[in-house]
Amino acid sequence: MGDYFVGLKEYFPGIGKIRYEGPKSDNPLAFKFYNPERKVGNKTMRDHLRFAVAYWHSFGADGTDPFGAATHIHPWTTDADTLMAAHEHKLDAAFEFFTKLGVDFYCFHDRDLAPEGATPLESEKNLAHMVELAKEHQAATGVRLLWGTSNLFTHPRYMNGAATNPEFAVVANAAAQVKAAIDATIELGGQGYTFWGGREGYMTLLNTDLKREKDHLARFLSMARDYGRSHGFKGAFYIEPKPMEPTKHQYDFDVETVAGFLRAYGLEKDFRVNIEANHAELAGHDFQHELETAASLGIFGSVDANRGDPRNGWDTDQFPNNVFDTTLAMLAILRAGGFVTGGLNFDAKIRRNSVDLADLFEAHIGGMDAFAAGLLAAQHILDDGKLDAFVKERYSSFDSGEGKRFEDGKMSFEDLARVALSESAHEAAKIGRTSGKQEYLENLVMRYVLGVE
Ligand code: XLS
Ligand code: CA
Ligand code: CA
Repeated sequence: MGDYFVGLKEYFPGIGKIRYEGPKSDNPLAFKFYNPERKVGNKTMRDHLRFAVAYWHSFGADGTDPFGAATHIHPWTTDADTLMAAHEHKLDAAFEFFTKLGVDFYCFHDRDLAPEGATPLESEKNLAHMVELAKEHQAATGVRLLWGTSNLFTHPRYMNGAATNPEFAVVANAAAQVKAAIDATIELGGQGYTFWGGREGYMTLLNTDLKREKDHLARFLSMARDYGRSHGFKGAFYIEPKPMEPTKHQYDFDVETVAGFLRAYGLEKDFRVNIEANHAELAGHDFQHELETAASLGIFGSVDANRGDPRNGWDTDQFPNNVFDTTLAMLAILRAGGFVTGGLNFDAKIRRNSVDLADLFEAHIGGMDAFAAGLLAAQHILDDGKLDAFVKERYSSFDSGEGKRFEDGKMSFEDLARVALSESAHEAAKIGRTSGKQEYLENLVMRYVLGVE
C-alpha cells in the first residue's frame, strides 16, 4: 500500500488495492466497469466521475436505527483510549480505505472529522488538530477534499434550526461552527463547501415566522459567503436541496425552490446545488429532473450519489445500482459540461446487517461500476446522436420563419395569434398531432444501456 502506511495499523486486512478486471470477472472485490484510466469522450473515467467517499456514513455511522443498537463495531473506535484518539484512528482507517478503493476525493462534516468540545472554542481546537493530520494524510496519498460542510443538526441546540433558529444565540453558535468549517475547508484545499439545511425548516407553521426565518437564512449565507471569499476560498458554495426529514418542511425543498430563493436574495452568483438522488425522490422528482433543472438554471454543481427506496418515504441512502438512472444522470451531467468543482459523492450507507469488512468495499465498488456503466452508455448516446437529433427535430419549427421570430422576441402577441388565424381548415386539423415517440426513445436508451461493455 505504499510507504506511507508502513507502521500504521491496517484496518482492512486481507483487502488490497481494488483493480479493474472487466465485466467477466467474478471477483467481488474488483471493478467490472470502472477502469480509471479508460478514455471516454475527451476525458478519463476518473476525471469524468470524480468519486468521493462520504466520511460520515462510511466511518462514523454504526448501524444504529430507531429499533436497535449499533451493529457496526469499528476497530478505529474500540482500539482508542480517548475520543480524540478514536478520531485520529478513524482518519487512518479512512485514508487506508480511500487508497485501497482508489477514489480521488472525500467529503466530511466538521463533526465527523473532530469531536464537539465543551465550548465552541474547544470544538475549534479539536477541528484544527484533526485538520493538521488530514492535511498530512492528503499530502501523502494524493486524496483530495471534494467539499467540507458543517453539522448543524445533531446537537440539541439545533433542534429548532441553526441559521433559521428563533433564538439569536443559536444563530451565533452556528456561525462560529460554519466559520471554523470554512477555515478547515480552505486549509485542506476543498473544492467546494456545502450547506445542507439540516433543520432549516419548520415542524409547524403555528410557531414559525416563515418570512423572518428565510431572511435570516439568506443573511447567514451571504455573510458566510463573504467570509469565505475574503479568506481565499475560490471553490463553489453548494446548497443541497431536500424537501423534508428531519423537519416537516425544509426551505431548500428542491432545485427549483433553491433557485428561486437564491435569486430572491441575490445569491445566485456564488451558490450552486449539490443534488442528491434520494432527496430528489423525496421531493417527488426523478434524479434526472433535478439535474436537468439545475443545468437549465445554470446552477448545477455536484452530486450526492445514492438511491432511495421508491416504496417508502424516507432517506434510505442506499448505494446506487440502477444503470438506467445512472445513465440518465450521466447524460444530464455530460450535457451540462461535466463536473468542474463537483463530483460524485457516495452519500450512502451499508445496511445495518452488513457487518463484514468487505461490505463497505463491495458497496462502493457497485456504486462506482453503476456510474461507470452509466457514463459509457451516456457517452454512447451522445456519440450516436439519435436522441439529440430527435429532440432537435421536435423543436425545429422554432429554428426558422415565424417560430424563430417568436423565440427571438420579435413578435407581438397579436402577430403570434395571427399565425393561427391564417391557417386553412386542412392545416388546422393536422396541427399538434405529432407523436412524442416515448416508447421508441425508451427502447433506444435500453439498447445503449444493455450494450455497455
Ligand atoms: C442528509 C444529507 C447530508 C448532507 C451533508 O440527508 O444528505 O448528509 O449531504 O450534510
Ligand atoms: Ca447528501
Ligand atoms: Ca440523504
